[in-house]
Amino acid sequence: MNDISKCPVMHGEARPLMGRSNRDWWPKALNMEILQQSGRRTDPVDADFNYAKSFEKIDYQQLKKDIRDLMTDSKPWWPADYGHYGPFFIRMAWHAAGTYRTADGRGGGNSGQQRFAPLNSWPDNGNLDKARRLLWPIKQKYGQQISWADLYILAGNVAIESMGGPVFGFGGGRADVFEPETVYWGNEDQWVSEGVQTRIDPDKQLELENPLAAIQMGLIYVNPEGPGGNPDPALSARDIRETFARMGMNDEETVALVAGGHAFGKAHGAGDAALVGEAPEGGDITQQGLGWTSGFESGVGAHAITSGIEGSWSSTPTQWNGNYFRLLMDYEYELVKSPAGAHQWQPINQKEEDMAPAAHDAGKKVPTMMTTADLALKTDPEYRKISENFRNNQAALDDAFARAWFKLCHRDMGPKARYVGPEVPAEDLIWQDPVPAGTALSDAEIAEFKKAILNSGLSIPQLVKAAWASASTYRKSDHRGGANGARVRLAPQNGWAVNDPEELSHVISKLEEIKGSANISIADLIVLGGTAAVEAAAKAAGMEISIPVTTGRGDASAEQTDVESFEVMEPQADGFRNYLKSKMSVRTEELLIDRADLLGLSISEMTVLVGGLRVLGANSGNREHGVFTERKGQLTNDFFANLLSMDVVWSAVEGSNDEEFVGTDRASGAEKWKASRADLIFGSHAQLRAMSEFYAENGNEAKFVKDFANAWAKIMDADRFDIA
Ligand code: HEB
Repeated sequence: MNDISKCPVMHGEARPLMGRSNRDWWPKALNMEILQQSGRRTDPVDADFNYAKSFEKIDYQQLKKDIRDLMTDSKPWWPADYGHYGPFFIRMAWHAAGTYRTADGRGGGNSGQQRFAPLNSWPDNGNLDKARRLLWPIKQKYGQQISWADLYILAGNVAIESMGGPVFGFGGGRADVFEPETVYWGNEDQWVSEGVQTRIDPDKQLELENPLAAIQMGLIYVNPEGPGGNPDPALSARDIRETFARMGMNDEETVALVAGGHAFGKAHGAGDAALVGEAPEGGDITQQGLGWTSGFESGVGAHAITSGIEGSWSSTPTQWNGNYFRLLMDYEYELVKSPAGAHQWQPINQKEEDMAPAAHDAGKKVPTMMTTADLALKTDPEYRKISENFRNNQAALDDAFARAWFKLCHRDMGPKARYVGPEVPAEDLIWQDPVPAGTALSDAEIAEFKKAILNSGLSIPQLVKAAWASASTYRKSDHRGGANGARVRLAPQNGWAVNDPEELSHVISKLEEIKGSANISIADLIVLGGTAAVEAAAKAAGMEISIPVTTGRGDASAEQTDVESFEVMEPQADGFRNYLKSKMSVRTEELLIDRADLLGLSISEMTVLVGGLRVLGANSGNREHGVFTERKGQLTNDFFANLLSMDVVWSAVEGSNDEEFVGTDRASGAEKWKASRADLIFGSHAQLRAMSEFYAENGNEAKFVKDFANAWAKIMDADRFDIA
């Protein structure tokens, strides 16, 4: 159960797909929606601008030098701790990347979202507005050659390097967007700082809802003070394990990341947190987009308040070495309170040489500290084994941290083909879902294979279904999935109920026969088959069309496929195939919208695809629902025409939980059609009804076929970054 909600059954009210919006949180913030109506663009960048190409022209070494120089150029408006902004930039990069979650691939650092609400104002992102602002002169200097998204991550990398830490590489290519993305971050109406309930609580039978990966609203992962503020390291370990797993991190990666990160920098809790002002989104106009202005003494430097915890983890907070683990493992700790009143842990009888310099007074020594979450790495038995190894084996820590950091920062970018720049590592990594290169076919070969497939005895629905099953795993959130690699023929995808495994395996073995010893991938054959079937279905409806296909896909092997990481991608619902595993706490029609969004579709593209796939017979389990046609297998607009007919009356099937409906003839009462919510919504929702009307109108039959073909081709090629 790994989709929108772990909870298959509805308890009371359905929860809204996207939870609370920015307007709910900050009602007074200027609402820009009015200018985003009617498809008006929010993005000032030219449509033909290619960010990746632009990035390739950058003077990369000079850029890195500029970032390095900036790190030790302390500004009086936000003085650098220890004279070095490096740790601050690492936290910024980690919080940019760390919102990523595997279940829907959303979040992460790949589009520069940290500059928009809600992330710019999450309590856990406190004072990172200053880190981003410090980088503005560099962003301005390089302009469109570097995106904010890339700059956040690169600044983190350069910071690690500049303090002697190990780095595995850097791939650029994260293009910025210019508006806040709509992402489900949770349903609570209070922030973590307002005492909202923690999301994992066995006593209350609370489990972390999918796709969420944080333990409270407004946190990147866990509460540093322990679950709900309870300073219990063992319980903190439970929360860390669950939330980091939601990002695809195992125990070793988790320990390496937390410890590696906290080798650097300090926490800020110099005084009373009540003196800290509004977050940026609710901030005063004179603050110019900055927030958290503090009235505690100078408000900056030695007086800064962020998390409320105070102190550094290591005695050498701007140098990479083994001091974090040495201090963690070799000292006993006692629970104390920071000047801001936060729970934290202090080494008992700390030797003076193990203390840290004060951040703004190098001559003064102060005790180091650990958070409850850090102590989890020592308390939890599994984490402890790993920590002991890292304590005694610096080379193991170096390698594990470098790799885990690289994964953290690149996981949301999709295939390696999307990385650009001189520091892209040569090594292939399993979480990149590697696919071997394929060979593009000539037009003559394409025509021949299409003919062979259509003559193979495979039906139009079978071919359409296999191609959809293969290509529609793509999600634009983290650019994973898609037809390239033909992973649909491998575990776990070949066993997913939505894919009708038996039928699918029949199609694939036929395609393998057709392939014989020819130099063509099964991945290409699956797409060719589906596309040939759509063309044949259009022809049967009296319309000659030719859908462009881009060949050259490769076939991934089982060894190149991390089964566990693909399991989370199993659709719990797919409105395009009229599939619903079991009723969810989000309405079925919202799950359709969610999938359409992950596929990068517009409303009209979603509409033509649903209408077309129904009449082609593409339903999972070959259900009859929504197949509003007497001529299944022909690409007609019958779905829309019949749905909109006033001759049919709809009613819910008893016991179906409002998931199944019958349409009966208004005059005779005879049963005519069956439907799901994902069908009827196209007649009941005013905007979708307007789309349905458009495609049902006389004169738009060819327009429907053309739009379907374009949307189909878009899905088939959605993951072709290898040729872009
Ligand atoms: Fe961290 C800082 C918590 C993970 C890196 N952190 C920090 C703080 C806190 C934390 C509370 C303080 C803030 C202020 O300023 O006040 N973390 C935490 C937690 C976790 C973490 C709870 C989970 C477990 N980190 C992490 C990671 C990383 C990091 C993973 C990377 C890799 N951090 C960091 C840094 C810092 C921090 C670098 C420092 C910053 C400065 O200095 O500014």
